[in-house]
Amino acid sequence: MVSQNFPVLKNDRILKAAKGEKPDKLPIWIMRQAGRYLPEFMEFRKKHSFFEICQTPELACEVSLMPIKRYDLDAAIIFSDILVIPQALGMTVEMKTGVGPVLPEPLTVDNYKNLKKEGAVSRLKYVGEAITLTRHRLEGKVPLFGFSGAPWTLMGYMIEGGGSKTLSKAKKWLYQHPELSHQLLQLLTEVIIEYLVMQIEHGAQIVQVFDSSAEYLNKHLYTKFCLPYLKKIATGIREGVKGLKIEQVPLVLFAKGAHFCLDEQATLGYDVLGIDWTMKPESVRTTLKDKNVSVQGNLDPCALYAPKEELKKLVIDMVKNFGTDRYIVNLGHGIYPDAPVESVQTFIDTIHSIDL
Ligand code: 1CP
Repeated sequence: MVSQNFPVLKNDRILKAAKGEKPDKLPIWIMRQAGRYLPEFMEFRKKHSFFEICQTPELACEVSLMPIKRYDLDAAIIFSDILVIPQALGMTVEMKTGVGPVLPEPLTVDNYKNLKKEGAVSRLKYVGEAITLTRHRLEGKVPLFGFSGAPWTLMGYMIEGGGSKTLSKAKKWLYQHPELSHQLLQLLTEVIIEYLVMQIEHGAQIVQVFDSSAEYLNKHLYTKFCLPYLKKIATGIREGVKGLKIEQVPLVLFAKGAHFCLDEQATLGYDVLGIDWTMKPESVRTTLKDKNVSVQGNLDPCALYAPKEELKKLVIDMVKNFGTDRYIVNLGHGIYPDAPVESVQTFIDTIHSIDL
């Protein structure tokens, strides 16, 4: 155990909302808050490559703190990317400006055996170190999120070699090579569990699993190839944390576009379900009634382009429709690079102006 004597936490709104307790104000954070819409991040990126930032704890820490310095957010998230796992498994990942991630030698049925699972999480130790440093530098101001991609989302990038409009190459595996797909998803599941437990051991106070590519599957495929692994991840993290004799942390699942199985998501062992921007808050609450989970979301990231008064109205309406119980405010997907920084301020101020 890495014992670190972290500063006392002063703002536990998110942790309370995740556990079903009542915070003093609605908590808010923003997916991809430490990224490209921030002018200070773009300045920083001129001096450092993407993976240099990820792999250098001092730099990752500095970027993680940027949105916290600028805004009154209720959580920080460690600066990293979901694709550090394929990288740690031995795949080349390049971050191309304006394009996104590129894996020049995608996974194939023939090169599958070259994946290096052994030692993968120890090759990600820099993430743990960045988390520990950031926990200290946050001085207890807000809790720190750790995160990982979900098995299916990682499988998608590994096989497609980058972003894709259809994920047809990865889906082809599901139909033509179901056994090998299960092997790959199981391998990723084991690495993700060990990776998230390592993040918690190093100081992450809440962790989120991003299944950003859930929307490419239907209920049948998601039930067969995703839900069992997501459940194993939640159970595996709890067991791993218990084994280390440290405190359990809330677990968040964001399965973007998986409307077809919101009720099943509530049975997997996560404390919070991320809701994407296409979902109707009232229907979400009806589906999740008595399921003992909190919800997170789901303002359309494009609502940040609206004029100030319109944005305020959209935010207030969203809160009315979700209700304030067991609720963490966020966008319904990551913030876009051209989101106006003033709109983020309006979003946060509007939420914090609401009396509970
Ligand atoms: O504050 C933060 O959230 C920053 C940390 C962070 C996170 C949580 C980054 C930095 N990436 C992620 C998660 C991530 N990465 C996801 C899940 C969330 C989501 O669905 O948006 C996904 C799908 C990725 C993959 C990825 N990395 C993309 C998407 C590509 C596509 O297919 O559309 C992109 C553009 C990246 C690069 C990236 N990651 C992070 C940043 C700041 C950037 C921009 C790269 C740069 O600075 O040049």
